[in-house]
Amino acid sequence: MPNTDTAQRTELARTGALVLSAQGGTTTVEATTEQAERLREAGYTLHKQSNVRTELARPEAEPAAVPSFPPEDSGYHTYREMVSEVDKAATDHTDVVARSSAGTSAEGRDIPAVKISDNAAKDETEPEVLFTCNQHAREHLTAEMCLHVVQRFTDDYGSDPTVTDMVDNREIWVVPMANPDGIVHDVATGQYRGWRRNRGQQPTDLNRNWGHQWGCCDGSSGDPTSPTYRGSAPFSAPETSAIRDFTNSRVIDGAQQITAHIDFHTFSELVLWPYGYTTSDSAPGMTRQEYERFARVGKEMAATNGYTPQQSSDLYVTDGSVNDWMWAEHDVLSFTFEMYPGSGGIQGFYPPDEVIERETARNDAAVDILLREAGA
Ligand code: 0X9
Ligand code: CA
Ligand code: CA
Ligand code: CA
Ligand code: ZN
Repeated sequence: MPNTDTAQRTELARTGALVLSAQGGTTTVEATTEQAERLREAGYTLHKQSNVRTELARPEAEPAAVPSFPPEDSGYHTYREMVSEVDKAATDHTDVVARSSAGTSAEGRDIPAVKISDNAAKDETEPEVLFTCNQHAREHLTAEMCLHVVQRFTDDYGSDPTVTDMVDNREIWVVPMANPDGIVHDVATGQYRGWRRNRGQQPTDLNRNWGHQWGCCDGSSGDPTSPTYRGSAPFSAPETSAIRDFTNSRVIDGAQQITAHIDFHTFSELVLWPYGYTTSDSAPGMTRQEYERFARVGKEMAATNGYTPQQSSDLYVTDGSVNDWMWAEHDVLSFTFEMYPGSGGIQGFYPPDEVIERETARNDAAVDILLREAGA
């Protein structure tokens, strides 16, 4: 459909449809036949671009015995490969890596967490920074982003001065796959499913399930079949409650140790800051001055990777997102990055593995800015 403004995209989202991209005079939405009908009734001009299943079909695909990416995308890590990678980082770098867990998914999978710092096994009084990835199952490039952070701050420790400084003076937490079950499900048949939510009894959009202003503002769906279903209650999903509990556990002597956070998503090449539930800049818990800081740091990071910086509700209103909770509950300077590509339809979630190195390294300077700002 033709280009849209914030209010229109929020209206689109209210039907339970999902805005995939809004760029270059075109807005791409993911909608069921019913949602598409409602959008037409509301006066939108829709051009059917593709059917998700046909678009992602690989007739030659053979169901794999173990969930894995198609052979041509084998550069992406499966859940098991991510676990091995994290374990290997811990055994190869015992001095600066401590391997732990953020909790357990609906289907009982571990949600690994990695801490990188000098004297990693000890809790020191250094600013703590959190990177989370892959809340949305099909956004596989984001797990690669988190693994790239792990690799960079371990392999380059002692040789790269910025990396060494950050590892010595920060405590860096990385959760590469916040939604293990959804990720396994998306690649389980040898053919991508375009799956977004978690799994279990009531598949839920994890990034609508966080507890600040949950379900307040038509920025999520109450329909259990919608890709943006918010769940039956705040933190009803084990994955969001696990990362909430992990974050709460970083409150020591009444002070939250984590001061900055990026939650990586794909796609659209954006740097987004809270609040998502309102289009107002300042709101309860967000002063004008605090908003200005988000905007300043967001713009500074975006200048390094070429992404577009904006308040997240400029894209469309979302309630129950991780950034709103992190800021409102813990004063964490919390951003969403929407990675490569800049625009597209459902295929935008599945860039070839050849882009992994370029598109993860693209965020190195932005990550360094966030780490710096964590100490400000
Ligand atoms: O809708 C989302 O959850 C994110 N976009 S995605 O295409 N990856 O699903 C955007 C979330 C941004 N909103 C806030 N940070 N509040
Ligand atoms: Ca390839
Ligand atoms: Ca340390
Ligand atoms: Ca600490
Ligand atoms: Zn996402």
